[in-house]
Amino acid sequence: MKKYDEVKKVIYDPKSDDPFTFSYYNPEEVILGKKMKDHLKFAISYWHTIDACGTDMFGGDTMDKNFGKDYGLDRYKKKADFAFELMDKLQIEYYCFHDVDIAPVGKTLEESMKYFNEMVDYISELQKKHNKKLLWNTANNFGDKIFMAGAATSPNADVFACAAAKVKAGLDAAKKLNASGYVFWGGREGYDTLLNTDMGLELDNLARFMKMAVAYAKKIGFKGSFYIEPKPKEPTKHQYDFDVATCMNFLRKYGLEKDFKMNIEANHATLAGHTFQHELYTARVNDSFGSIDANQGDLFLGWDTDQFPTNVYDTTMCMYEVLKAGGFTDGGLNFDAKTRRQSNTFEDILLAYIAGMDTFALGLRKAAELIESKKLDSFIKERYDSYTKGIGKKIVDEDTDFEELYNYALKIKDINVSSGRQEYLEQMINKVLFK
Ligand code: XUL
Ligand code: CO
Repeated sequence: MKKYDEVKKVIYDPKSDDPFTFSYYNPEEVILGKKMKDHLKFAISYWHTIDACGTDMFGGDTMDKNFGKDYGLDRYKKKADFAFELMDKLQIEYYCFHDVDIAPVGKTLEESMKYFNEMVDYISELQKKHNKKLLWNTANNFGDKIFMAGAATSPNADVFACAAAKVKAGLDAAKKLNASGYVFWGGREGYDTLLNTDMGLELDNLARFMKMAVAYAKKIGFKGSFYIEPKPKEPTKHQYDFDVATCMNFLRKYGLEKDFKMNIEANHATLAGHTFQHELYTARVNDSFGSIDANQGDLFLGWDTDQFPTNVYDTTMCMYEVLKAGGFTDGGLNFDAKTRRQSNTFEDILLAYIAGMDTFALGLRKAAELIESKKLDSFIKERYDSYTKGIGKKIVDEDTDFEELYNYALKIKDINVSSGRQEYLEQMINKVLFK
């Protein structure tokens, strides 16, 4: 097998046996009127790819990502150089980061800000040189011990202020780097026990925090989308952004539903007891589909394992939803995924991205087939046909009431609810996937 440095650029070559080629991802190929690269808008996650070294609850690093530099800005500059070269190799146009991913943490918040701003300038140059774009950035407002009880939902107002300072700096960076989005993932915005929690105040404060972020973005002219990334649990027992439906309820309560869309992560959906498709579909019908954190979990482990997606069934149904939602605008597919602890070489990073990108490319191809065949659409259309005429049409048009329905119902002679044909539909999908 080739060494990392020997792989200059991963290209589409479906007949090749070389594992460092794409078998399904052909960036310039047009599918349903759009290039594959514009349908998929792949991004690398800085935290997993450039920083994480394999540490878990039971053991330390299995990889070295210090690039020969012991500490400080030099190390982070080397990391950034590596990030942009990796994107070139993989033909990935976008990247995502938390503030602490790109710069060292200082002894004080002021010092951290200084490092952060210096690295934003450095990355801004790399972005131009390599012709890359920032899909979104965010703040890590959960790692430091001051955030142990949350950030915007901390019982301590000084912590709220520090979190706000970090998001302000993040929005300034987003503006400077021309990011197409800014993400709020809950971090520790939730609770471990209700015995010590004022839930009402915490939720009100979270909304206050978000309103201030929206106002500041407007003030500085940041035009990107704001996203909430739902997750039900981990690190806290209950995260306030449990799932798409819970987030929509929160946004509507505080009048923020026009300002935020959803960044939906596959592994977070399954932790909430939903399929990935369920979360995407819920966002679509609530006009809040925005972006995706692509990964997959392991249902037997039951925590946020952030594995690279290799399940074609899931990526097909995901891309089906993305196409149905009209495709990405500001959003894209960020691989919030890390190589397994034992996959600890730089070759593994390339192979993992190739697997993830190809799995989504194949999913896109299969989803396009499903849409073009219209088989699901026409089945569903027929299933709900009773709402296109007679009393059904009156219900949809909101042109009836309980009294009319009462009189109508008493006169019905025969009711024949048609078969849901689940097995037929599952077989139909199998035929699209495996024929
Ligand atoms: C945590 C998670 C985060 C967000 C960004 O589960 O998914 O990495 O994507 O903070
Ligand atoms: Co995520």
